[in-house]
Amino acid sequence: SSPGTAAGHDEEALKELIADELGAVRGRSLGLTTDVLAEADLTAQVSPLMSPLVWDLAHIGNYEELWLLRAAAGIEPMRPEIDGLYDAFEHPRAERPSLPLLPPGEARSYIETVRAKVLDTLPSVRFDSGDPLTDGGFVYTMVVQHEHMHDETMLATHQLRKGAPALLDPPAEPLQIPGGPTGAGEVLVEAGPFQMGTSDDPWAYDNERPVHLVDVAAFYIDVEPVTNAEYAAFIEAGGYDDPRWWDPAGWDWRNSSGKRAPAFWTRDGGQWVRRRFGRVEPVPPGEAVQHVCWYEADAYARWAGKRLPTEAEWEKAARWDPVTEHSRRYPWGEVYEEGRANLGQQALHPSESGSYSSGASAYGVRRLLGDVWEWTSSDFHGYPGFRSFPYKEYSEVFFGPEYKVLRGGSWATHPLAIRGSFRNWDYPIRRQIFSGFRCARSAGEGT
Ligand code: AVJ
Ligand code: FE
Repeated sequence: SSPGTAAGHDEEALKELIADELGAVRGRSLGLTTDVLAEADLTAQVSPLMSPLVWDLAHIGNYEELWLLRAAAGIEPMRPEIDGLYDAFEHPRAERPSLPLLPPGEARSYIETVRAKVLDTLPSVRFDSGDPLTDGGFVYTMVVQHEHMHDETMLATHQLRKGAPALLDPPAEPLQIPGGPTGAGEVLVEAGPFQMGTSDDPWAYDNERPVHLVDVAAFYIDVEPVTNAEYAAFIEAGGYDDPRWWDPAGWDWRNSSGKRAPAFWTRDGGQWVRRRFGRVEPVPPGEAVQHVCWYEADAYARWAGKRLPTEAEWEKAARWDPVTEHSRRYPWGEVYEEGRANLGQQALHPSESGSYSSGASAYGVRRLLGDVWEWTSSDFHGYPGFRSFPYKEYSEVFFGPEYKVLRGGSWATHPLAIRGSFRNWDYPIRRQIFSGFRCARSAGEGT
């Protein structure tokens, strides 16, 4: 299935795609919960940063009930008494384990009942009634993406879990193309306007809209994300001990947290090792560094004589085709193609520099989609002309200086839940997410 072609499908084909993708994402969700973990592991909270997995599971179904049964199909609430439990705004993650949550078996039968009704009502919900919620199938694409986003969140919970590993690396990773030293360095993106955001992508969230021209000064951007080896060099050069490299709030974070390396890294006999989904292994030097917070990314960039790209710079490097003067949906073109990016949980880790060169953008920038979410220097705000849709709590309530924007998705992000215009956001101290970065610098400055 190809999201890039969804807009051209007639309604029946789109409904078929939606039904298939609802089935596929449910398989993914069960593969992260009831298929692989016992009851106690589903109800436990592994970190105050995360929900018990059984909360995510029932929340997925409750969100689907709210949007696809009540809002789209006009069906009466099935279990209105549980809505409050699964409202992310009523209960912060830290307090979710103390709620009277549905136990795993009940959660599973609840989400299965919701799903059966969704598939029953899908044929009769019109995608051309003039209601923006359902026109073009919008609310269905929103729900498919929502479940995939929670699956990525559940992967972060798995990564934080202690105890016996529940997730296994796939025996062969056909899309994991071996990398190698590239000496790829950086490329120049010339000054000039580009189309940021979108007004016509049927899968786009409100915060990606509307399309608008942004004039960007000339800049250089790294061809590849920063690797583990490069990040280790920053550590070994005393990067964590020199306040010159750190944002003042980052230096406070460094002092109060005691952190001196990416999350999950430790020293073992003179080398860096990392814990990944319950196993300890040497840190692979060529892979993109992950589990760093914004403050660490910002400090590394300053140490390297560079800076983080702005959100606009990142998107121009990823989407703008200076020949056709048009922004692409993906770095390589309009249509998603497997093998051009490390997405979709095919591997349980980022790829190495040199991989996925077929996914390069018009400027030759690689691995913009997949591998690691990339921190940008930008705060999360609405674009000029932003209008909240279909609910303020998706993005509008997060606008402001507390959140930094991340771009590009990670190895854990599903292809349907990422595109060049997609925007993610988090606090600058967060690093349990699959976050890394690449560096940039203004043309005519720096080294
Ligand atoms: C877009 C990833 C920041 O997971 O917090 C999930 C997505 N919104 N449920 C999140 C989301 C509602 C959101 N992020
Ligand atoms: Fe949610």
